[in-house]
Amino acid sequence: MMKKFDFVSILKAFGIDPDLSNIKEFHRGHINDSFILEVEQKSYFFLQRINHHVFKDPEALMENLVKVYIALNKHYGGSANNPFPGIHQGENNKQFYCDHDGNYWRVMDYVPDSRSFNIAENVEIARKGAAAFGLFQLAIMEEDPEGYIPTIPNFHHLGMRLEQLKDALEKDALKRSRIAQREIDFALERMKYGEQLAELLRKKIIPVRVTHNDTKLNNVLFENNSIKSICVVDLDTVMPGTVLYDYGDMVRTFTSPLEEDEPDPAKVVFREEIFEALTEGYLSELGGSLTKEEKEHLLFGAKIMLLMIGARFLTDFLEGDHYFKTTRENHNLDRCRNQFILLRQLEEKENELQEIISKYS
Ligand code: GN1
Ligand code: MG
Repeated sequence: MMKKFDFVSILKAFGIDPDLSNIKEFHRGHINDSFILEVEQKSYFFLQRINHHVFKDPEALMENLVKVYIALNKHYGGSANNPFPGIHQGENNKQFYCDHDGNYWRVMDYVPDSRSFNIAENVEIARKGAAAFGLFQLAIMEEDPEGYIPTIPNFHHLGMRLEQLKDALEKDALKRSRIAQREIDFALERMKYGEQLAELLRKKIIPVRVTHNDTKLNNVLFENNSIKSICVVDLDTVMPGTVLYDYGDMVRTFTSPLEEDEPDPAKVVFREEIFEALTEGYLSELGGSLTKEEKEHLLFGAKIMLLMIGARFLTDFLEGDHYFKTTRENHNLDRCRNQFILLRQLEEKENELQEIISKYS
């Protein structure tokens, strides 16, 4: 077993015998630490350390998670039919355990015979992946946003994210701005998107709903041997949001033929056929439940998410990579550049893309 954490106490807290367990690190996401836990060579669980520097109130996060699981149970008519991973109880009837070093841990069911994709290799994956997020949204449509705590306050506040970029730029603590000038200019030229989003929310043109808020393609679990989705995962950011964010983050992560951190920007291309497939998949499940205004602003959702995540990567690059996990020099700058290339290409074919959305609305 790995030595970095006190896994013996952690497992005991969840009533699992450490002597009969085997733990393997599982590389997923930029924020939490994940592990596959094998017990007695026959049962598998998903063990995670919640990054409490990012999620500053892990107990509130777990409350949200339990709430959404209950809503899913209701939707599926009981836990036996609910495909989403169950949450295990630890000591004191809590769904988390805080270790001696202040790390928060949780144990969830491991979804067997499943896989995820970093890249939408074909239209079928895009259609089914987006439909899975549409189904998830449908299942939690009746949830009251007031009942969910923002696990990261202002998570998708684009105006604030752009201000944070400006701050990082002003400080330029590591003198990195000179190699990111093009990306900095690109983001600052689009400050107006932040104001437009704020206005849509202020005037209540777009409703606040409980949404997923991290709809990356690799957050969809598919069956191992088919392109059938099982469920969506990574529910840490399920909180008040808008469907613009969820649709936008799908466009961001599905349309590129490359990994999010592809180092060669010349290869990045916005794939229109994938855009169409994901739009069709999402709206086939959810279209009938959205307002006219939501559907009309989906493409704007894609623009703000590409800009926002790109700006967050860029800010982290300027500040010294303390938020997103990195494994090489300029990693966050590469990630940012790819988002902005996609955004530029999207802006160039805005009319065609809008027509595609209208076709499925
Ligand atoms: C982070 O850790 P992961 O991959 O689920 C981030 C998302 C970004 C994403 C970019 C809590 O998600 O907002 O879109 O990286 N999550 C958080 O890949 O910041
Ligand atoms: Mg996530």
